[in-house]
Amino acid sequence: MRIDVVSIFPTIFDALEVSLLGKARQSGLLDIRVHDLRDYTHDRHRTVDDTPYGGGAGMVMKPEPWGAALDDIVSEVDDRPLIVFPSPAGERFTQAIARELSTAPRIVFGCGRYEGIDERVFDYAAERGDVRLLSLGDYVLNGGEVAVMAMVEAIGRLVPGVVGNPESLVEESHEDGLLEYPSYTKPAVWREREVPPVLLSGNHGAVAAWRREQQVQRTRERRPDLLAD
Ligand code: JDQ
Repeated sequence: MRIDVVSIFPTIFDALEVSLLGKARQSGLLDIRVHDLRDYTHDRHRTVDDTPYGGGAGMVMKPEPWGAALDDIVSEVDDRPLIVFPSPAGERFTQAIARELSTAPRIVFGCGRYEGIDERVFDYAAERGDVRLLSLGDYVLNGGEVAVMAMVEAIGRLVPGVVGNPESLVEESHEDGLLEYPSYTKPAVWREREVPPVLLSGNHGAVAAWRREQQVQRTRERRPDLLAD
C-alpha cells in the first residue's frame, strides 16, 4: 500500500520509522511518503495561511499550496486514490473503516492546521480522488497530524503481512464488537495479587467461557453503547 501525507509539520511522521510500521516500510509492504506543504508555496515566507473571508477568529489554509501538492502527488493518469482529510466535522473513524481503507492501494492524507482548509480544496480533491473527511473522536485537536498518525497505524497494521501473527488481529477489541478480555502473564502471584485460577486450570473450554464472560461484563460496564444492537 502507498500512503502519501501532506503536512506543514512533516517531522511529526518520523515516528512512523519505528516499531512494526517501520519494519513494514523497510520490507516494502508500506510505501509511506511525507510531503511538506510549504514546498508547494512560491513566496519568500512560504505562506500557507490567510485571514478568513467573512471575518472571524484565526487563520485558514490557502488553497494554492494544496492544489500544487495534489497536482504533484496525484497525477492525471493515476487511478483515483482515496483522499482523506481528518476533521472534527468528519465521519467517525472506526475499526470497520480502518478495515475498509486497509484494502485501498493508495491513500493520500491531507493534514490541516489553524482553523482548517479553504473549502474549495475539498471540491478540487474530489475531482482527483474519492474524498473522505474522518474524525478520530469528538474532541478538537490543533491539526490533522495526530489523527493521521492514529489512522495510518490502525490501517497499516491491517495490511496483510504487517502484523506477524494474523491471529492476533481477529481476537482484539472492536473486531467482534466487544472489549478485550483481561490478560495476565507470569508470575502467578505478584504483590499478593493472584492470576484468576481458571487461566491456570488447563481447561481450554472453561478459559474461553470465562474470557467471553469478562468481555461482555466489561463492555456492559464501560461501553454499553456497543451492546445497543
Ligand atoms: C484539523 C481546528 C478549530 C479545527 C485544523 C485542522 N477528531 C479530530 N479532532 N480534531 C481534528 C480531528 C482536527 C483535524 C484537522 C483540526 C482538527 N484543526 C483544528 C480548530 C476548529 C476546527
